[in-house]
Amino acid sequence: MAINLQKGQRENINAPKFTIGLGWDVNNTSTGGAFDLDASLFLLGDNKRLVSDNHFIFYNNLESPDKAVIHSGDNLTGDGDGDDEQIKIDLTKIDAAVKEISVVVTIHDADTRRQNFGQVRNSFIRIFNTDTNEEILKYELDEDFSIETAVEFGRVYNRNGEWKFEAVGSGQREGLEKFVSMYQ
Ligand SMILES: [Ca+2]
Ligand SMILES: [Ca+2]
Repeated sequence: MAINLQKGQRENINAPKFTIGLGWDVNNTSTGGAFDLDASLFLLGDNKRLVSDNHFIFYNNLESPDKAVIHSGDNLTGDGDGDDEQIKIDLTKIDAAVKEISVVVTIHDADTRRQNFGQVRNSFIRIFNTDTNEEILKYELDEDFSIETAVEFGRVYNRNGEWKFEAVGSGQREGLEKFVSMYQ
């Protein structure tokens, strides 16, 4: 049985190979045009900065240098139930310098398209065991983000050798560039 987390809650992951699944639906009637959400991961060291520029995983850089983190690629519509984008993580391969992984979802071209998370529904982040497909935890973002264009869904972090997940659910009126400069 998967554990359903509330905002701020933390839980052990207890699987060396796991997959992060992210899902969302877009209210197309209110937006008209194309609406593209993107999941990005920031692999951070003890200093809360990117271990290197190549440790920023997104649609144009789908794999970490150690191949421990692999992004499934860019989903352009969010159509359908289930995961819209997935990231596979293999802790047995991960660079020891990586202590935290921040999972951020942003709206592509939000400013030009005048879009925000108020037009997004059914957002969730879940973690399942890659080998067995067993769902370990899930966090449904039930908050109403009305003006935000970026949301940190969660973070995976190492404490004393143990990997945990925190349900963050923190929205910001920023684009992806702001996160990159913050973590560089
Ligand atoms: Ca996308
Ligand atoms: Ca969807």
